[in-house]
Amino acid sequence: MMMKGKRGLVVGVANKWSIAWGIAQKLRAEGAELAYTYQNDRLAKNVRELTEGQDPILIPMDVTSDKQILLTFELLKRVWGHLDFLVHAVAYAPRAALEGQFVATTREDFRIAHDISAYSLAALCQSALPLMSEGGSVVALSYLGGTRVVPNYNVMGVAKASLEASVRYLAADLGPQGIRVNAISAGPIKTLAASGISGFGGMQRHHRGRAPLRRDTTQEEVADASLFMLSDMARGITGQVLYVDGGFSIMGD
Ligand code: 0WE
Repeated sequence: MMMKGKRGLVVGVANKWSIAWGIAQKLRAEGAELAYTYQNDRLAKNVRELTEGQDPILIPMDVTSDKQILLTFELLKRVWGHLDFLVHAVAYAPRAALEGQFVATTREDFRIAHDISAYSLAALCQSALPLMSEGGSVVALSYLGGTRVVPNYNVMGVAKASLEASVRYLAADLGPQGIRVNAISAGPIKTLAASGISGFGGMQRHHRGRAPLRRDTTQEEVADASLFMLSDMARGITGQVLYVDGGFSIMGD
């Protein structure tokens, strides 16, 4: 029971394929108490059904809204008074920006991708800070496209670079309060976000063929690494990006 007595907020559950959902299940199995946010009414039903019978805290929160972020942490303060961890598993870029060349990215698509996929981490940490009075741990999800050029990942790669840099600056800021901030860089997993991408199947095949472990990265592998990062087992680790990709990123061919 690695997470017994710990309370955390999970941001980014859309359906059962969500990486955030995989992480949430592991956290619960280790005794954590969870609150979940959902982006909008359309996804509320999914999150309600997934968490049925767990009496979790469910909060509507679109990360582009300062107001909704404020209300989320006000509610957590009222109900729990305290927070131990935060899972950030949210990313978005307008579809048109994820095909063709990065050089064609519009100002608005760049802004949206960075607002949702990178700034939201700083915004959530900012609001979580007063609740993490006894220290805490934050995990964000990243991808190799943040450090290497992956065809079509485009502005999402630039936003993931910003997310990973944000992890380092946040780790430096919050370390003195005992709050750790890390990222997990996952291999390609078929989530709702990924299902909208043409050629995703081919990317997974490429990954399987090249990764030292010769298989797809799974939701469960990412969840186990996230659990580690959120637990006291990782108490000496902050500001890092941990690759959970079957070793794909070490290859030079
Ligand atoms: O971070 C991601 C997915 C992020 C994502 C996906 C979509 C699809 C639908 C963000 N925004 C949108 N917007 C949409 O309209 N991944 C790591 C998965 C992913 O996405 C890719 C990939 C991989 C891998 C996009 C292009 C190329 C590779």
